[in-house]
This record gives sequence, C-alpha cells and structure tokens, in this order.
Amino acid sequence: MENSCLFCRIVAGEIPASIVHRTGTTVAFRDIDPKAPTHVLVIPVAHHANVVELAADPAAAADVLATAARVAEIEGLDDGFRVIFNTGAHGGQEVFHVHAHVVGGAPLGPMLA
Ligand code: D5M
Repeated sequence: MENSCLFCRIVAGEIPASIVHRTGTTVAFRDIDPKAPTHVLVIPVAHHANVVELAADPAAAADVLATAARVAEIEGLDDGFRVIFNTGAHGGQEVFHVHAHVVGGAPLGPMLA
C-alpha cells in the first residue's frame, strides 16, 4: 500500500469506486471516464508501477489476466473485447499503479483512440 497512490487507496476502500469484481489479489472497477460501453480497470492489490514491473511478478500478472477474463464474462463481452496496458509517457499512462483496461460492448475499430 502506497498512501500517495490513487489505486492503492481504491484497494483500501479509502476512495470510492464502482467495483465489478474482487479476488484476494486483484480488484476490478469501472473507469471514471469510460471510452466504451464496458470500460473496467483491473489492478493487482500489490503495488506495481507498470506492466514491466508486473511481469516480474508472474503470479500477480496471471491473476490480473484471469480477472480481466472474468470481467469480460461478467460483462457479457461475448463478441470480443480489448485488454490494454498503457505504459509510460508514450503509452499515455496517467496512473502509476499498473492497470489493465478491459474495453468492449461495441465494435472498437482498428485502435483505441
Ligand atoms: O489510465 C488511467 C485511467 O484511470 C483513466 O482511464 C481514468 C481512470 N481513473 C482515474 N481516476 C479514477 C478513479 N478514481 N476511479 C476510476 N477510474 C479512474 P492510464 O492508462 O493511466 O492512462
């Protein structure tokens, strides 16, 4: 838990979020500024800044992906969806607690803007 980290504070319940699913190691909640009918963020409970750090913790990485798949099931994204890890400045990352964007519910086009 990093007190200055927005998403650590969501994990701790200090900042409200619309929780979609929670496991012992992950939390999934709705993005505050959705870019698609379904736009859910999946985060590990443990603080990792980005997907490079997450990759060094294979169990946590697997849990995040499994939760992303479960979210797609819960949200009924049977026609497909996209999982995105924005990383670093060029990737447009704004929150430095790694999060998988799970987006779907409509055709997304060739790339997410
Ligand atoms: O995406 C960071 C995402 O985090 C962005 O889509 C908005 C979302 N966000 C920011 N604050 C909140 C809160 N409080 N609840 C839910 N969603 C939030 P990035 O990949 O870092 O650009």
